[in-house]
Amino acid sequence: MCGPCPDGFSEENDKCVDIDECSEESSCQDACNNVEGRFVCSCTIGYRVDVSDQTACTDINECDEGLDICPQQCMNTDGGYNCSCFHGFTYNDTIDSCIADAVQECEMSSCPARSVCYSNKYGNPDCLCDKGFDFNNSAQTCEDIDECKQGVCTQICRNNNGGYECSCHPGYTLLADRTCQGNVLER
Ligand SMILES: [Ca+2]
Ligand SMILES: [Ca+2]
Repeated sequence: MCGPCPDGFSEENDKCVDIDECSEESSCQDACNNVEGRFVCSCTIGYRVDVSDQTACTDINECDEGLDICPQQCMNTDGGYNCSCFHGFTYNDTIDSCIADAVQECEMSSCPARSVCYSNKYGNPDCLCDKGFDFNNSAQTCEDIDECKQGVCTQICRNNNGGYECSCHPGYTLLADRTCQGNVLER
């Protein structure tokens, strides 16, 4: 004779059978996924399961977490985000780029490599470094930002020129929001 079934299982014909918590009204705000012995909630794109209660879906702030692909400015929205450009640029949504408005003075000014000339809000020609690069005042050049120093990845981070790459330790899978999720053991 065995003791009582562990949590998440019920006894049927002297066997412990997984309870499908998702077959009834689940506590998940969005999708419920039944797994052996328990259930996990998941959310539609743009939301993630709340870390505190594991059931509610909260909006991902793509702008704050750097998950957006905006060339310049990002504005968080519920379930997504919007891109916009600085003054002096116009957004081109077919190539997801901010194109500098034509300014005649820019042709005469010289901007460093990996930057673009544009007309700033005072109407003067100015240089703006490409995304992933920051202006170094003393060297007057655009230099790569080491995003890894800003803790953008949860596990492994590799900086590269103009960007960076996140990866996970063995046994983990990299999710779209750059977090690492422990692999579910197959039974
Ligand atoms: Ca959002
Ligand atoms: Ca970089």
